[in-house]
Amino acid sequence: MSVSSPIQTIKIPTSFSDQKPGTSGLRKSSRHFEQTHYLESFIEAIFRTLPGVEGGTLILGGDGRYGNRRAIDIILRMAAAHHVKRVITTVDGILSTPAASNLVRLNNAIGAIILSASHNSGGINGDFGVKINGSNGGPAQESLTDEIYKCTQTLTEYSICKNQTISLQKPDKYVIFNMEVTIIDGVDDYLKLMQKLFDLDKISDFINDDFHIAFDALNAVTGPYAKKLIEGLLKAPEGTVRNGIPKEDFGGLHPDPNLTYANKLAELLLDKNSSYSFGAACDGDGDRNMILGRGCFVNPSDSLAILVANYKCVPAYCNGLKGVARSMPTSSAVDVVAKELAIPYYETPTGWKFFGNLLDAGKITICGEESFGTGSDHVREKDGLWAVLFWLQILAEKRISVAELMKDHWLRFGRNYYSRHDYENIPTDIAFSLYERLESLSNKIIGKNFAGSSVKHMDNFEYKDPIDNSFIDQQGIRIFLANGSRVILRLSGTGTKGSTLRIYFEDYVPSTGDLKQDPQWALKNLIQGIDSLAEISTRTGMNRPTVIT
Ligand code: G16
Repeated sequence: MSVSSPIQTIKIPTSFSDQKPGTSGLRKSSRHFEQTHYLESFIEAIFRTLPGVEGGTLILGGDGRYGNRRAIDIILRMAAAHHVKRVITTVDGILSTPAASNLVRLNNAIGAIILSASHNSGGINGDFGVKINGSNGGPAQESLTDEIYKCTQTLTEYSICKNQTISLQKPDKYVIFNMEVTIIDGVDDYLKLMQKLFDLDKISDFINDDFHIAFDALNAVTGPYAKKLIEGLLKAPEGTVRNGIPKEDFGGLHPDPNLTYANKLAELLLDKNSSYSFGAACDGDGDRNMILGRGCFVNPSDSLAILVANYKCVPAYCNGLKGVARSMPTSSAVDVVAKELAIPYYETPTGWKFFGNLLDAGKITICGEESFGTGSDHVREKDGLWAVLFWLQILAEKRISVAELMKDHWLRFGRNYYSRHDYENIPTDIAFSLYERLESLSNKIIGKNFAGSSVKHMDNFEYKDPIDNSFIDQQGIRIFLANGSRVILRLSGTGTKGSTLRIYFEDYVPSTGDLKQDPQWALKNLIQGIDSLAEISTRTGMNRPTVIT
């Protein structure tokens, strides 16, 4: 089918001042995105800024949330007006973030536009978002998002082709103006990649030999991927994938795979007599993962360390790792492993984009974050189902339970007790004044008693990229104690309501120490100490965090 469509120029009466991308693209409430010209303004800025738009190939898709279909329609028409040569999009617009990253790399595309607010809730009363990925398949670098923001501030008009209905119901080809639109199944290429990385037959034999697994897609994007992968290729029984059909409002679930929001799966697994041996969940756009064993939760920082320690179990990595990286607030459990394996390790600011240069330069193979993100150089995004397969491959190889694997790990490397406390929806002025006050205390508290020890060093994290020397500061307040433990405070870059304060606690206990404590107990001095130092409950009026991980 071929229909030509003339380009229209639409005036924007007043430019938008609030389109600064956060940790991961532009994220606002769905209603905010529905303001006249709002989405169009941001997309225009992307098309004016992203290198290679004219004549380039673009990947487009999303996690199926409310607003996706409308956005795909608008972006296709705007892409045609900006002379993009080809857009590859997917059946029903369903495309996970790691699968989008893979498609960018496979098709030599200029980048991807991914419609998702990630782990935030969806629906008309939830959130919507636009993520921008570059030609390496990874989240756009800070310099590009800064330029996009700058562009939105002075925009007076945008270009778009006239209405044209494009059905996304099946693989197909269309033409809009001079642009080709290819609709593919968004799952297939991703599965081919997983088949290259893992020994799926071995995993299949293992899980079908009395090792019951449950996967919760939380009614978000990973449903169709997990169905084909886990119930198809791995031959797990039907029903293994729960909430497997993407819904516009995620069926009322909050697609954030943590113990609070994925509580049904957590209840199923955390029971010591559970009939399930392994459980996992992914977030809205499929890049985050939570891993559970019977009676145990795997902290994401431990998960990263365990994957690295057991890389030899996985065909794609068994020949060795070039290096590893973690975001600053992630526990240093992976550093302990890297030191022992004698491989380089790096610490970056929060945000997957900061791993991009290290991955592209071949300095690291595996990286991860405390925010339930792990990935490798197979794409340039964190990858939820990849992490699930990595875990299953290790368990299949070692034929042990999740709890045994963790216990063995701590016995070998010691345990980094770790927890993150989130205080959500704090009035922004209160959150900022709390944060700024704490920062101003910096020089005054060095050497002072804190949490049963004393403050050795305090700063706000700065980072100079070792590849391109780009520099960024103000990435989180760090308090290091004389006894080796640390507390970090950050304001989230992904929330849409008020401000979210994240506090990260860490204390290392060597393998000869007490490895069996509850983390909240092990970290109680730090938890009490920061509450009184930063006046958290007094200033926020909240006497407990919204989410504890
Ligand atoms: C995004 C980034 C992650 C980062 C997280 C931090 O996650 O992709 O790399 O760790 O934000 O979130 P916050 O600033 O709220 O702590 P996602 O999954 O939302 O794209």
